[in-house]
Amino acid sequence: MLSMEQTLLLVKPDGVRRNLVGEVLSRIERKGYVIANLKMVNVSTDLLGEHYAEHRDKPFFASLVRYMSTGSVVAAVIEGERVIEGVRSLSGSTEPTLAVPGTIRGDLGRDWGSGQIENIVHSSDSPESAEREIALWFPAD
Ligand code: IDP
Ligand code: MG
Repeated sequence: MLSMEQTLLLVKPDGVRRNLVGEVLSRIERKGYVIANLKMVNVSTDLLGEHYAEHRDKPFFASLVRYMSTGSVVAAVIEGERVIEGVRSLSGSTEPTLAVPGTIRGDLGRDWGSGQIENIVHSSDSPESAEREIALWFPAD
């Protein structure tokens, strides 16, 4: 049985600033996934706090929210069979210095020495996260 999924993809402020929106979306499309919804937003710290609720008690939380507030974010709903795993795989691991070449973070990201991990994209990590995050970023849909 087909189990079509949706996931939330964000191009973070560093990705937008570096003009990588097209590059990121192009990789998603070339993989065969469908962009089901798309917008550019200036995000409130309230929304970011909700989005990153699982990290609220981490030492990097304040810095993470600050980084995510440095500019516009592009939010997209991506659709396809096993797309949650697929977009995580395309994104690569969290630290861009170590992310495998061929992935978005591995090809396009690096460490900038700020202490904050800037890694171009976010993608949902489970069906539960995807449902929660899509409702948060696209509430009317
Ligand atoms: P993920 O984005 O690969 O799912 P998470 O562990 O969920 O990684 O962390 C969310 C985001 O928080 C990361 O993408 C990164 O921007 C930032 N982050 C994660 N760990 C650290 C850290 O140790 N220091 C600074 N920022 C971090
Ligand atoms: Mg995560």
